[in-house]
Amino acid sequence: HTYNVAVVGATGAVGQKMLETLEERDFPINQLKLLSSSRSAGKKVPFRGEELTVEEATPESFENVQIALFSAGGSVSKKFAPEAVKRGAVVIDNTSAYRMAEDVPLVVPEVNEEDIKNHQGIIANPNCSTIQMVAALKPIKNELGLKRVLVSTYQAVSGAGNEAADELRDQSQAFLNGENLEAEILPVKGEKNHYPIAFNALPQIDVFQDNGYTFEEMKMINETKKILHAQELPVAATCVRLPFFTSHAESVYIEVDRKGVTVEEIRKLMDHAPGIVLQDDPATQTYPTPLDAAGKKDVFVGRIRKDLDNEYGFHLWVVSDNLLKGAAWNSVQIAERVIANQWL
Ligand code: 11C
Repeated sequence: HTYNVAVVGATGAVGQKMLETLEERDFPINQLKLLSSSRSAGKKVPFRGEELTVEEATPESFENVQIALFSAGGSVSKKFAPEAVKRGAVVIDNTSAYRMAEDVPLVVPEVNEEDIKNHQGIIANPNCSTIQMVAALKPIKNELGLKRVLVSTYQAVSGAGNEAADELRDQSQAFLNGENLEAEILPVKGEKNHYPIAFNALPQIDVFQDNGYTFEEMKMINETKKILHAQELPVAATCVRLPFFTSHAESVYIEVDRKGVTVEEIRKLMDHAPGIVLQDDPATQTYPTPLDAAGKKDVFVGRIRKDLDNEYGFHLWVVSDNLLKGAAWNSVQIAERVIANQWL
């Protein structure tokens, strides 16, 4: 069986990876429609050896579409996802528009695939930095219990889109040429102040909320609780943008429930967990790095240590390609699970 698939936002950083992933997975496509806002309409994009033309999305674009992958910003999803659902499509939305809605499952297949079953047409893909963390936390929660989570992130510029990646490239060149750095995009496009990302670190990802946390930090907090079905779990996050292109890295501190847990036990859990690759051996300087994780679909975990002062505390270093497991691959994976389970 094959399906009519629409990709909304096909020319963006995530959309491009969605097309590559659909191609690589040999996704059962009958017809592929590339849709976008008017800005990108008319652009040509290669897919399976052909050139496809991006069309401006309208409600009617979704006639006869069975699976629609959205990654064109929250406002596009708000406008068109209901139109797609009305016409019988299952929407897998990679924006934050519907993630916290009660009737919308928020899914990382390795963690809560079963939640897909109850979808009402829209399935939300979590934020990239959330996905890789919960993938690592799930087996720990299952086997050892989780009492709290504290995370600090080291995030790639591609999370803020192609323009942010271009900005890092331009600023790096300017810096090495001894020229002034022009900042127009980061930390957040459209905000009043912009700061250089090249050779810098910016402790702001997305806009500030009234409580002093950024929206990215609140996404990590709220989405983690929803995906793990753990509303009572204390979670805190500090999200930082760093000057590299791909993959987010995270220093995650956890407290487990069970007494007497060893590092070896957590290593074993990571080693056997689906979608996780253990890279942890101080003796051989083995640990994941963003550059090495880029282009790969797994979540990599290393630097597992027992806290020196808290018998329940452990530290982990979690790295994954933010555009793949963090976005495009997780979305396509959801679509694959929808098909395999006949949850259309
Ligand atoms: C970043 N995590 O790195 C963001 C990008 O809610 O899907 C993903 C935004 C989202 O800037």
